[in-house]
Amino acid sequence: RLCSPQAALKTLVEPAQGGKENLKSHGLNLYSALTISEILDILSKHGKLTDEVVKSVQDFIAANSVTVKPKTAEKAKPKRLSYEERGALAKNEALKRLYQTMVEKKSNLSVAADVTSATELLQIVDKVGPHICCLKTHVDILDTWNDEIAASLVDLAQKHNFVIFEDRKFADIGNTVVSQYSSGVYKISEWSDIVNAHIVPGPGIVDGLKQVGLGKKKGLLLLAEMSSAGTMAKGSYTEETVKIAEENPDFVIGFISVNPNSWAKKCKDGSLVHMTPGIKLQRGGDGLGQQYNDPKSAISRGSDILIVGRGVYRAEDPKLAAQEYQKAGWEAYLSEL
Ligand code: S5P
Repeated sequence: RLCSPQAALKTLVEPAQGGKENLKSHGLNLYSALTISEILDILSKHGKLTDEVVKSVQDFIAANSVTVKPKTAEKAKPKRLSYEERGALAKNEALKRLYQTMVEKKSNLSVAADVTSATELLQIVDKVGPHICCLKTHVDILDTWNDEIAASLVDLAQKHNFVIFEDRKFADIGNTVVSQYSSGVYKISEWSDIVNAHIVPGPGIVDGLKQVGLGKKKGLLLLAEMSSAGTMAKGSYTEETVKIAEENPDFVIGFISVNPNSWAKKCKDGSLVHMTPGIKLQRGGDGLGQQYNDPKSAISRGSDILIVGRGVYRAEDPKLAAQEYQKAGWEAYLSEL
């Protein structure tokens, strides 16, 4: 039925030039009875085409073939840097140590041991210690505090290999935070590796904390976002934390954040860590403004470290719960690489 070679070529050249892929992107599968090369073979075998024409058609197809990417194809997600790679970029000792601990222990879990009894705190920390990269404390909620308790906490950090983050949320002028960080009953700078601060007062708060912490190889997290309902830490406030962090790469190690993928792309320093509170395997709230997200979706939103409080210390078996959160967090991280 292919009486005219020209007509046959005219019909079949179209699909050969990426037409098949083009149709596929619209959900249509094209099945060719014959390919253009087969047609050329047959026609030239029967003397219907000269070698010259065959060659010119082949050249034409080669020159005009295009690979059409399906319109519906998803853009490949950019690869996320591993904790090892982030650690290699880190400019701060405490941050390097944190990433190293995460890799060694295969843990991106930070337990917030918010119990009010110092004795209970030490007991829980000894149980969950093997599963965490970081212990988060609120020293001012404890019933008692002294140098021995501080020393016991540091011993546990060495025994189980984790860093200590005192969640002090400094929020005063530079001169005042110098004393709050180094002095008073708690002497926070002596036993904690990491502290955090609000940027409400402006960059002077970082200068003050840095004066105390930098020489002691400590690190500072800025509260870029909060997990509580109605938080005012959003938009331009959050963006300001990025600016202050990048101005202090020797001391600021990262952020308290909730949805960093939505704003942290503006941050050029790839080493900065994102620690996320408000994490529970069962989503929901606590009736006092806390909003919970599950480990997998927190990690997929750009979080690096999951902060879990009641999900662990209120569990029937805190050790088992910590193990569960460690597994969930690490698997979520691996799936992002
Ligand atoms: O935005 C925040 C910031 C922090 S550091 N939301 C928070 O909940 N936190 C802290 O994380 C909070 O102070 C508490 O220690 C922990 C969350 O505890 P959970 O019991 O709700 O898991």
